[in-house]
Amino acid sequence: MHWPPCTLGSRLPGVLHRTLCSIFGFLLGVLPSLRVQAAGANPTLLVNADHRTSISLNGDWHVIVDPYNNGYYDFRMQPRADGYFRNEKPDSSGKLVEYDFSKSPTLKVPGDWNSQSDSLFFYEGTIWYEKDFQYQRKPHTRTFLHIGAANYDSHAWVNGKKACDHEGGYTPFDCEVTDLVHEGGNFLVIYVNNQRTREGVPTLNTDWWNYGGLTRDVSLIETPEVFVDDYSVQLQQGSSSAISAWIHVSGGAGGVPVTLNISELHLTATSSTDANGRAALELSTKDLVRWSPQNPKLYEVEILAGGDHLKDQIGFRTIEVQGENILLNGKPIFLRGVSIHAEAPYRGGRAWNEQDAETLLGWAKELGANFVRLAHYPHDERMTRLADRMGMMVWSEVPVYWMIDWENPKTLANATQQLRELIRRDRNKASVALWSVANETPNTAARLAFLKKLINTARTEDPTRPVTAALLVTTLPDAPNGTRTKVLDDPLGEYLDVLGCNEYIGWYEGTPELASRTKWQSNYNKPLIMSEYGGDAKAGLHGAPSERWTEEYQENIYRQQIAMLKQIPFLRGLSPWILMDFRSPRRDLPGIQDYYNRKGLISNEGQKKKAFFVLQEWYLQSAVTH
Ligand code: GCB
Repeated sequence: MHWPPCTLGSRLPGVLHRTLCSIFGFLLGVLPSLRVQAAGANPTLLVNADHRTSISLNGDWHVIVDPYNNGYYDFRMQPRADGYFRNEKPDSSGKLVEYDFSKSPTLKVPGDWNSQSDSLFFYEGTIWYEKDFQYQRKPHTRTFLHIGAANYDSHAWVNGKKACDHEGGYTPFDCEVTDLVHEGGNFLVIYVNNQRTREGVPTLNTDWWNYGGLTRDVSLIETPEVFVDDYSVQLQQGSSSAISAWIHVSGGAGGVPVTLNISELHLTATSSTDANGRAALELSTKDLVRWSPQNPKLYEVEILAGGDHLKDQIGFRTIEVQGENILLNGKPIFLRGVSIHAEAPYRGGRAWNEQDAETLLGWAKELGANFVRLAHYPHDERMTRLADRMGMMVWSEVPVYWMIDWENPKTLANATQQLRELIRRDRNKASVALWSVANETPNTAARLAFLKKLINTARTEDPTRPVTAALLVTTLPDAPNGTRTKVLDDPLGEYLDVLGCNEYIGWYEGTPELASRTKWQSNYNKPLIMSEYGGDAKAGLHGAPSERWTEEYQENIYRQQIAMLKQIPFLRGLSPWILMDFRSPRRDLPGIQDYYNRKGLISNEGQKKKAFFVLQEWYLQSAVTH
């Protein structure tokens, strides 16, 4: 029997589980959203945070599991006047005494809560985190609380005072806490809630696990009073030698000197900030070695401004679209890729560490890939850093997935913020080749209006990279000779630079052999990336190529697809679904899926399936010709 993936541990005995689920489901329906109630400081984002001096707050945090949001609302469902569970110890005056972080259990940070405790496996709700830390205040220094990701809605207090609020589960944010931290002992409380909502991004339904919690690094970052909070250092479009940069200095409006230095190239440029705290600089050299998958050359770039001294590792390359071609450094490139979820290999749960990144991108490399689609949301920054070093091109995506509340301005604002945060974090990564704004969204006027705005945001924030989205296609009725035609006709295509397309011939659509009589047409003179195709196989399950769930069936899909894909004249890349099996609450076939989407070329335990080798053979061959 299957239990619905409800918000309480479904490993409870059946009757108890169902009763709790229905009570809890009712309460969820009546709970007003904290998001509406809590308005706090708008968090900023420190670019290149991973190269700054920081004090790690990773480790064991005390937690209170709070399914009824008791720490936030009183019994009349009013926000508590006497404070939330924001204090390390209950108030000595007797307010809110029914909690005590110091006596509560702990969870590891970073880490989703679902994979750390059986009772939290299906949990969707609130957990309060608490951490004590020592701090030495330094003069002329600003202090930021850096949260790599908190899924989904989070609120932070330092020493009982509000630091910031953030919505969106996959992007980093920084709250300034300079005036909240003090000398000696301090404590930090973070509320994290991962309930899915209709107006959220993503919304109610996804095909991946809604891992909750502080899923990435948490640290304190110290900067000078006037410091560099954002910059772009990139090769000029169409050039092989000219680097254009702008640098933004926080607290540095008007006349702050800025220096940009690439010592390996003997290049230095100086300028000073304008009234908006921004300085533009140009550098040029004939000696520049451009970044590419074959030679992922990175240069150490130094930025000096207002007492701040930042270093970054940056690769220089151009990426453009010309007709049906994608040009890397001015030359057509074919993107031999694979899609990846941020699922941790072997141990399960949300991927976040260096080892996870090395395993996932290492497998992609072994497959012969020069490209990965990091689906369906921003992955840990370690992935794009490593992709930079390995020479792996990246499709980077925000979780505008399936259905979204297209007419809701708050939803648009939220998606826009997530996209901005992603671009801000990764715009100086040579590996990132494409911004993707949506996956399999319906063809409606409201969705078109929403996504046009998001595309504009992507272009404004970063005019240097093509914008894409994974679309669905129309299949025309069979021709008399049996040929079927699929047409890329989604009106969104007009606004994109590169078309993405997801298709599942052989899995959701007919048998694998159907691919052999399928032809492709496009209404647009643009490059196409087949951003998904594939089918499920349970690693180690063998049978006839016609038998679903076997490795042979999946292998057959790949063979048939490859033959079809080779015939598409405007195809410029692929990211089949998917590198590794990943957890999904929608996939509950016992003995086969067991809450895993099994379309991986590799199992979650690292076992390569037969299809891996079929794709590898093609990729390694075409690596020679491309
Ligand atoms: C899709 C979705 C992806 C799913 C996949 C599947 O089209 O984009 O998120 O996981 O299909 O396996 O059904």
